[in-house]
Amino acid sequence: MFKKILIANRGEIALRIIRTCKELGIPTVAVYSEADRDSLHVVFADEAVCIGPASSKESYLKIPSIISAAQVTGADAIHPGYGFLAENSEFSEICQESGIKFIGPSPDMIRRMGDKAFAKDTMRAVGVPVVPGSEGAVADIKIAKRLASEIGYPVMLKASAGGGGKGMRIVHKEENIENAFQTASTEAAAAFGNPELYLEKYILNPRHVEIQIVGDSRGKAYSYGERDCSIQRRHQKLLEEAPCPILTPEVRKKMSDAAILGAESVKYEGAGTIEFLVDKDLNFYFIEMNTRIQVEHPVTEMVQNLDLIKQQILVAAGKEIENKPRKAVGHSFEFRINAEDPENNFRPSPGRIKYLHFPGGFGVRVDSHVYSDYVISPHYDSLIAKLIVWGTDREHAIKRALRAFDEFAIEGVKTTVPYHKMILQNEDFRNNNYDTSFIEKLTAKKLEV
Ligand code: MV4
Repeated sequence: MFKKILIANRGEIALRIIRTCKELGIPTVAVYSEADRDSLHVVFADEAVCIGPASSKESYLKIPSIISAAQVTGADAIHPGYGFLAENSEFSEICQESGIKFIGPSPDMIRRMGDKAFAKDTMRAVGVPVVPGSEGAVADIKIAKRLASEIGYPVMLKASAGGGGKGMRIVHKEENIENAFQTASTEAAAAFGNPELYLEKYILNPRHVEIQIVGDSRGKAYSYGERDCSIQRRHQKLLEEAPCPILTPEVRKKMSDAAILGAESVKYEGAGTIEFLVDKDLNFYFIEMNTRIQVEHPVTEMVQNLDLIKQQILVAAGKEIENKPRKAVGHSFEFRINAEDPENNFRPSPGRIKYLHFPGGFGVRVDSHVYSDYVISPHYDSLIAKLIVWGTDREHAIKRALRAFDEFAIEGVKTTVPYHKMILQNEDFRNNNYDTSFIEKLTAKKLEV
C-alpha cells in the first residue's frame, strides 16, 4: 500500500480524499495556493505545501510545483480529484516518469477517452449503442452536409476534444450547417487546440444517465449502477439522483452490461463514468467516457454502501476491489450548493460566511470544506457544499431533502439553496416528469409575466 498520498486538489473533494486516506491509515499531503491558506484540507492533512499564488494556473495546475511537493514530502502517490489536472494525460505521464503513482487511468487511456470521436468509435466497435452519426471526425463541410441529410435534421456538431457540453452546436436545417461547421471548428481550435468535429443525430429532450464503473488491475470491470444527471443549467449539473427513476430493470441491466463491455474492451483501470443519453422510448446511446471520480459520486456510494475513493486507491495499489456491486438499496440525491445568486442569473457570490449551520440526522450527508467565518474565494469554482440525502425510496428521499434544507443556514453569501427547495416542490420534478430541458422550461415559466 502507498506510504503517503498527495492530494492535488482543493475544496470538498480534497477533504473527501483525505478522510478515506485517514481511515486507511495512509498519511496525506495537501497542496494549497496562498488564497487557500485557511482552507480545511490544509488543516486536516498530515502535511501541507504552499504551491503558489491564488491563480489556478500558478498553483493547482502547475505540474512542476505539484511534483516537487510530492518529492520533498516523499509522497509515492497522487490523487488528482476532479477538475484541475484529473484528466490531464501529461500530468499522469509526468507522475509515471517521476516514479509517483497517479491514482487514475494511464496517460494513454486519458488521451483515448479524451478524444470523444475516438471514444465513440471504440464503443461502437464492441457493440455499445452509440448515437447515430459520423464514423470519427468529419473531414469537411461537404461530408457533414451529406451525412446530415442521410441522418436527418436536427443534428449536433461536437468537438472531438470537447466534452461536457463544450464545443457543441445544434443544427436544425441544412441552410445553417455551413456556418455552424465553420464557427464550431474555429471555436474548437481556439478552446481545445483541435478543430476536429464529429456529427450526431440530435436526440430530443433526452435524460442524461451515467454508469459508475470501476476497472480492476486485471482487466475486469464492475458496474455500480447509474446516476441520473438530467437537471443541468448550461451544462452545469445542479442535482443528481440514483437510481434513475425511469429505467426498467431490463434497461438497467442492458445499460450496465454495455458499460462493462465498453470498459473491459479497453481494459479500463480505476473509477470511470460512462455517459449515455436516454430517449423517451428508453433507447440509450453512449456519448462520452469520463476518466475521473465525479462530483456526484456520493449518490452511488449511498445506494451501494461503498467508498469509491477507497476502491480507486485499492486498484491503484494493485489490490482487489473491496465490494462487488449489489442491487441499489433505497434512493439518493445530491444537491450542489454553489455560492451563486439564483436571483441574479447565478452570478458568483464570493465573500465571508457570517453564519453557517449544516443539516444532519439519519440519511443526511454534507460534503463541504466551508465553515463559519470562512472566506469564499473568487478564484475557484463556486461549489461550496454538496447535500447528499438517502431515503428508502424517491418520495422519502425528497421529503428528507426538504427537511434537511429547512435546517440549512448560511448567511453572508447568496447560495443555490432556495433554488433547490423550489425544484423539490415542483410537481413535474416530484412526479419524475422531467428531462434535460427541465431547467430551461422552469426558467422560461418564471420569466412569463
Ligand atoms: C447530446 C444531446 C442530444 N443529442 N447529443 C453532451 C455533453 C453532455 N454534457 C450534454 N450532451 C448532450 N449531447 C445528441 N446527439 C443532449 C445533450 C445534453 C444537453 C445538450 C444541450 C443542453 C443541455 C444538455 C443536458 C444534458 C445532455
